[in-house]
Amino acid sequence: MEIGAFQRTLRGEDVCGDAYAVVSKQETTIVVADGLGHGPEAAAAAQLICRYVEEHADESLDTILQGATLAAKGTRGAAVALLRIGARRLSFSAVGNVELRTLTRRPFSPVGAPGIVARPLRRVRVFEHLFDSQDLFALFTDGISTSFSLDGYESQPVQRIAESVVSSHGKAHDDATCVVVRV
Ligand SMILES: [Mn+2]
Repeated sequence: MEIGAFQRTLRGEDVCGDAYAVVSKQETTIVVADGLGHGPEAAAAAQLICRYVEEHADESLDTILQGATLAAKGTRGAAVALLRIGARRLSFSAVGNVELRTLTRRPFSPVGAPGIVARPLRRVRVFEHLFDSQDLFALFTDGISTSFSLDGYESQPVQRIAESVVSSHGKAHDDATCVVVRV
C-alpha cells in the first residue's frame, strides 16, 4: 500500500484548519478532519480529533466517530472522514463534507452523514468494500472542488497525485487537504 498526502494552508493563516493522521497497526486507519472555519480554533478541533483517532484506532469506525464527538465537545468541531484498510477489505465512514473519491475496479462511492463532530451525532453508516490491487482512493476536504476526478491518475505516484489535486482543484478561500491511497 502507498499513501501520499498534501496540505495547503489558507493564505494569511499561520496554521492549517485541516489535519490528518495515518495510524498503522494490524490495519491502517486514516483520518482527515476539517475544523469548522479556519485558523487556530479550527486547527485545534481538527488536531484534537486526529489525536483521538490515533489513540482509539483499535475501535470500529462508528465507535470512533461517536467517541470523537464527545472528546471534541466544546471545540468548534470538524468534518471528519475515516478510511480503514485491511488485508482485502476497506471501510469508510464520515460526518460532514470530507469526501472520498475512488478509482476502483468494482464501483465504490460511499457518502458521509450530515453533521459536525463535536455536536450530538445520529448513527453513522460504515461502508465496506472488497478492493482490488491498485485501486486508488482519495480523501479530501471541502477546500478542494468536488468536481475533480481521479481519471488519468492511474499510473502516477500517490504523492504526486495528492499535490496535483490540491494545486489544480484547491479553492482560494479555504485550507485544502488531500490524502491518496493506492492499495
Ligand atoms: Mn474546509
